[in-house]
Amino acid sequence: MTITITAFERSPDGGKGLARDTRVRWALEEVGQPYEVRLVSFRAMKEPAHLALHPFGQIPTYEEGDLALFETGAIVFHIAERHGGLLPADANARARAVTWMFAAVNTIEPPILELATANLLEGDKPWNKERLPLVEERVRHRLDQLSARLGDASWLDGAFSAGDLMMVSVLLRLKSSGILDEYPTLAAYVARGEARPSYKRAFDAQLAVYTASHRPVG
Ligand code: GTB
Repeated sequence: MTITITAFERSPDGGKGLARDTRVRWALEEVGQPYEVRLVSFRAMKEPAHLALHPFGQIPTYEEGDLALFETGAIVFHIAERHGGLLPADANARARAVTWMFAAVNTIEPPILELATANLLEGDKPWNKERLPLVEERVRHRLDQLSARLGDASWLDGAFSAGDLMMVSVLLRLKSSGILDEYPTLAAYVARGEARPSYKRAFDAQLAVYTASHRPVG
């Protein structure tokens, strides 16, 4: 059955792979599933056809036959459940990998998003200068804890899993802030994720969309 995901027609991220279709592409590459991409404009995302797939009018979505999903955590979990390679066979190890997926989106991603919002959307607010260090400290607090847990291991719990895929995807958003470099073990962890051939294929695929959409006309 054909898998179709949606992605930004023109991603505002400059082709850096930060939009969330990249993590879905990565998961599909890890399990060797081909997929198609339907590009959507910001306007189309808020129209009924897309809202029927995604109640919040966002990307990515995932369609496979009768099934339509939104939320990258759920999409990556679905891919990992249906295909081998992203979740361990042992039931307890599998449950721990899923726990790391939730930790990525529920515990690590929120302060990182808060920081992105503070930098991108609130830079001109009079209170931003005072608030920014507080937001950064919340990120550092989580990174302190995460790097303590990772220690010198390659991945969070044994072999690479969907938990690592989600965690690396979430941490990638920090790269431009410089904060990740304060944590050499986490920076190396992210680099290990980026070095995976499947990540590179996912990254290149989203970059090709960005490049095509920014090619001068004529
Ligand atoms: N919780 C949802 C999930 O995980 O699937 C969040 C989905 C989401 O935030 N989608 C964003 C979106 O559709 C794109 S990824 N936004 C449009 C809208 O809400 O109208 C977030 C994103 C956007 C831009 C950058 N960037 O420019 O660097 C990075 C990440």
